[in-house]
Amino acid sequence: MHKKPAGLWLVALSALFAAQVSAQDKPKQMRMSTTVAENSHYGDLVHKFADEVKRLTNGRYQIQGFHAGALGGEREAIEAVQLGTQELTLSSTGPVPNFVPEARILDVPFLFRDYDHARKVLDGPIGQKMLSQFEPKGMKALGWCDNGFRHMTNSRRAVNAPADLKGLKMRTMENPVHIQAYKAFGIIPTPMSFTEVFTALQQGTVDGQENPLSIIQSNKLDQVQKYMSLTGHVFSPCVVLMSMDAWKGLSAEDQNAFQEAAKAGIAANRARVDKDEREAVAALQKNGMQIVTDVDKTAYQAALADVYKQFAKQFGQDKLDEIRNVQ
Ligand code: EAX
Repeated sequence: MHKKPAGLWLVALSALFAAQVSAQDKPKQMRMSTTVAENSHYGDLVHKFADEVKRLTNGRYQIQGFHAGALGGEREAIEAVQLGTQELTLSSTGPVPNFVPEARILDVPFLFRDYDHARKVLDGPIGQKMLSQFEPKGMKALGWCDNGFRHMTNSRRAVNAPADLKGLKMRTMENPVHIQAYKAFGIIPTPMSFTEVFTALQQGTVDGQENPLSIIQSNKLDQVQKYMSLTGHVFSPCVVLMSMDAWKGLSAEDQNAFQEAAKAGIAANRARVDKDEREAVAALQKNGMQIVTDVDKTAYQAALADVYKQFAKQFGQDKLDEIRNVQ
């Protein structure tokens, strides 16, 4: 048999070794999607999370952020994470009840007093137990974050009292609790993915929508909405979700790294929400939005009296009180 010169074997072996080293050195890419503009409280979470994952895993993993619905709406993203065709997403609890019904209680209007109360509930035993309920559904929930307190906007008229909402065609999230509640205001609810909202408002398909200041400002909804009332009628959590397959593919050390990175991302998200809460109203007024700032929230709560009775039956008054009583 014709012998290959030793040098050739050496070249082949070193090429194989180099290929293995480079394969080991090449970071594993993971995709993380949101439906919100990159310069936002969601984008800040994704950026911080990505930086921390790279730092804490020594570059073994790289998070690619896909913002503003580039990979579709929140419901589709959660389905993709559940199937494992996408590794991560950052979603509001809007579509979550379709996957984890136990989380529906978080969407009850006027359940949370303020940001401090909401964060205490979500970071405490009630919220942490709820995170574990994503796991049987094929997802690892890395933590709760803030979407924010939601306010009503529309293009038709100022809303000074609940009665002014009557007859408005309002886009809602695909969330059964919101739809049930908003009907009590006399709103005509039109559920749709957030990715369709700007166009629907621009074309007048719907008169209005409701979202936190951070969303309204970062997605420039003031360009298609003239009126806003600071109703703060719902606190909208968001949640960092990872496919269980991707999670189980991590070493214990890297799982800790991802958990720490999520914590850092959530801190960045909440810092941006606090900033937006301080600054967005003045900025939106400067852009021409007419904003009712002095809102009688008790009037909106009174308008929901009947639907609260339904919620007490659905969720248990004790469960609602347990959340309300967290100090
Ligand atoms: O998660 O659908 C919504 O209104 C959400 O607040 C938005 O997608 C951010």
